[in-house]
Amino acid sequence: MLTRLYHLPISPWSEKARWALDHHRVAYEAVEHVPLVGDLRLRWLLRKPTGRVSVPVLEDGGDIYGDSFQIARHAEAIGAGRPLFPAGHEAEIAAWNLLSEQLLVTGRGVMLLGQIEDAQTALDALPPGVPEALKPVLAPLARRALSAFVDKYRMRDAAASHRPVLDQTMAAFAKVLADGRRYLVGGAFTYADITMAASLQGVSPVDERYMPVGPGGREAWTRPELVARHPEVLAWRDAVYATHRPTHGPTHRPTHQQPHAG
Ligand SMILES: N[C@@H](CCC(=O)N[C@@H](CS)C(=O)NCC(=O)O)C(=O)O
Repeated sequence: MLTRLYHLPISPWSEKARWALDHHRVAYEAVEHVPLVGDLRLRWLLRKPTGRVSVPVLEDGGDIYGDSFQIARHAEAIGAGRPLFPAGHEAEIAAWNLLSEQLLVTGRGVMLLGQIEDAQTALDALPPGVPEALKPVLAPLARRALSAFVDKYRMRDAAASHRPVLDQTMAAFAKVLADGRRYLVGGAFTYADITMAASLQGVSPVDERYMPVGPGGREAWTRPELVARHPEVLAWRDAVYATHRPTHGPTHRPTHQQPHAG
């Protein structure tokens, strides 16, 4: 039976889905999505001609799962290994997923709105395979593409609140971890740990053994003031990765790249 994950290697949302699938030892073919260019295929898969489409998307034997949380639930239903959603803790884990979404959305807003005018960031965001020599002439197009991505996720709508909400969310999370806990829910590793660990990618990228860093590299993806303020949060994240994210999982199989325009 065909199991295929459409994902963006650099995206923490995709990382949540990969991690849950790998944890449950679900074998899948990984197909790399290219932002904007790949939307048409996602529309087809999701049967969604209008509105926003995004990855990760899992196709499993004809069924489609269009959200990281749904994919994790499905991985649990079909896979092996210890549960990520232990009985009785589902609501608590869903709440952590919401908090993770808040961290990710505000982190992405701070990063991309801060860089939208930066020519190099736009060039870095061009699809893989664009010849170096062509990049300078494609700069205006690249800037427009970055701007279209910012519009797609309506990042400008909440421009003023990204920064304070990101800071408050990090501070609240640090408070929870202040008791020295290793796991967020029920004293064992769950999807709450996955979702929160992945959501720190836009504060300080995890070691590249686990996932690649996106356009602009570590500097663009790091919020130095938050790293300085909350080192214990990142130490918690690194420990969760070191213990529960083997680097030789199924995601390390070759990834299929989608052909892109040009
Ligand atoms: N609720 C979704 C959100 C996914 C999401 O926002 N994905 C974005 C993160 S930037 C993405 O990968 N976008 C790629 C694109 O829009 O082309 C989930 O958790 O699966």
